[in-house]
Amino acid sequence: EKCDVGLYGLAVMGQNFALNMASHGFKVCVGNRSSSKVDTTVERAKNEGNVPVVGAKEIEEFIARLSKPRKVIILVQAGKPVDQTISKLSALMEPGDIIIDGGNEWFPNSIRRAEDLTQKGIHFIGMGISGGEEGARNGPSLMPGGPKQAYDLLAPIFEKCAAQVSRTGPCVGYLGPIGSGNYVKTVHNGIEYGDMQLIAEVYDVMKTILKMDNEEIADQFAEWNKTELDSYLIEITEKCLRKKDDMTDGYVVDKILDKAGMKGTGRWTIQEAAERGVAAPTMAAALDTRLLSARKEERVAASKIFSSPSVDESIDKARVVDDLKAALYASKICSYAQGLSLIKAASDEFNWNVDLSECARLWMGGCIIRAKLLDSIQQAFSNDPDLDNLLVDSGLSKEIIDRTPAWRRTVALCTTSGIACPSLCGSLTYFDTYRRERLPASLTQAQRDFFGGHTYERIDMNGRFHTAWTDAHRDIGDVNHRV
Ligand code: NBP
Repeated sequence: EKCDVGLYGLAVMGQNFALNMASHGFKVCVGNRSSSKVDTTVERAKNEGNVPVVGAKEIEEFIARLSKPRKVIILVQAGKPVDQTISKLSALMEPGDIIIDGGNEWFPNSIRRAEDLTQKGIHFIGMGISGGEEGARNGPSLMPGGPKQAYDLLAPIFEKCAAQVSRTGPCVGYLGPIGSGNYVKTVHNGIEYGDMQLIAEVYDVMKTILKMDNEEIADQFAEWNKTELDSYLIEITEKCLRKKDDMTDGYVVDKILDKAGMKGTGRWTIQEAAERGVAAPTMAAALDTRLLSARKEERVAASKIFSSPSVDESIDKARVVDDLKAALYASKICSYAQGLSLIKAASDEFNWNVDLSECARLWMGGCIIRAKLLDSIQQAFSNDPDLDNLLVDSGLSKEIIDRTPAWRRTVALCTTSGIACPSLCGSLTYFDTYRRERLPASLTQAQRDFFGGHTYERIDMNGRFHTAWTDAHRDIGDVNHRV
């Protein structure tokens, strides 16, 4: 009997996703470049409650085991390994067959691969998977983009294996043509960076300014997790803070070297934001902070030159904690607004027609950014799919207005205390810039025209204009004119 689906690439993600599909009753054939992982996976499948998978050590056997049209999910390291794997698999595949890359991939790579595979009649889907190891095994968020008719053949499998949310269904759905799924996953990771940085800043205020201990801070996050801030990242923050170190005394978090690592998807989001002309200050601040954190030795040296301002001892702790909660929520709304604007800009540019309410729905379970806020976001974009920006949704705008005073007090407190809060502040700045009818960009335009003759538009007349700003301009023949 042939297998329903093949999974090639059996590291953390592949092994767990294979077992996930098998445990939902699909017949799965597994393969990997080095065959030892095939044995491990077959063995694990036997041990984890009778979910047999078929192991194939040679790529020919792997392909031969699959029912037609063949469906192969690959989960190997992004980049070259994906190209090499596709090249080997596709040589043995036939028109009508489907390859799904589930890796974190730079979306233009997926577009290029789809073009190559289309020549052979093979369909290609680029599908972001979020939820890490645990999600892959028990129900991830799946973000597929590619040919719709190919997705439809996979939908029965993906809908069973994705995270299930009772009100809104499985966390998978068709997002759009090739590239769109990878893009949505990339932005998901950018939003994840922003959320993590916002939480870190709030923790910093509690620890450094309010002098709260780990248990007190953990209690606060636990309480917040029962409110509008309910989210996976808040939930794990509490757990991270409470974890005692079993190698020495104290807490693990206090022993961890303060250098943040990264793998690249957050950087892609910021690169893309610049490329699409979309402001993403909350996420950009998260990236900048990780970069600065990595320069530990330099920071240690700088700390000997510059001291922190003294912290006001008369602070009203309960009030600051309430303010932090409000600031965190308002900032989070701004951050999601930026991420969704970015998806919209790319979708418009590439004609993907991505449904932003569907993005929010796919993120409600299984993934790292799952959060109660996504309910309101899904609602906002299903009420108005052409909403210019999440901030102006009637419900969320009220949430922001209510929190603005607390948000400003929080950022002010951080600033006077010398505690950087780039993401809280980046969100507030985004809001304060977006909400103003007139900006000092008029002066920027004047300067550009002064030194570069770049011209400007006026508020009172149509057309483009140039001014001969000084005698020196006129001396070289410059004159006022309309272009
Ligand atoms: P890795 O990204 O660590 O990749 C290891 C796998 O790639 C192994 O199966 C390895 O085979 C295979 N591989 C390599 Br490396 N070079 C190859 C080549 N030239 N040809 C064929 N196979 C090759 O695995 P992962 O952590 O499971 O992640 C898989 C994908 O999922 C990545 O794109 C990742 O970014 C993404 N992702 C990961 C997570 C996570 O939590 N880890 C979460 C979400 C998404 P070998 O066994 O023979 O060396």
